[in-house]
Amino acid sequence: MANDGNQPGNRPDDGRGLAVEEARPRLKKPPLFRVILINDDYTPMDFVVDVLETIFAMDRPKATRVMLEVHTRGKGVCGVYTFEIAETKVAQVTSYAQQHQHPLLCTLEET
Ligand code: TYC
Repeated sequence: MANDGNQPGNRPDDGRGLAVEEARPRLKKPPLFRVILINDDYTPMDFVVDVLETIFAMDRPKATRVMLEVHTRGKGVCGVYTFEIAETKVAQVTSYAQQHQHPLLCTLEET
């Protein structure tokens, strides 16, 4: 009777007389990072909506809502990702904004 946990002492047994313990789960959830867009006075609203649609796969109404939230509150969340994906999104926004000569800023924040 292997591993039924019913041997004397209630310790699991592998059937060969070896005491075995069930392994504890070893997977930890990865840390998550918010990608944050920062408001400025110069980047056109249409460009920010385009960024949110293109890089963050938002539909037009959602992209417009997020852009307006950033515009009115100073910053806003574009999405939450594991580190490498979040870092890549920031790099894509920064590079796209620079190509179009807009000062749009995007950063990471650990959740
Ligand atoms: N404040 C900008 C304007 O009035 C629009 C804007 C929104 C800029 C969000 C940056 O992250 C931003 N044109």
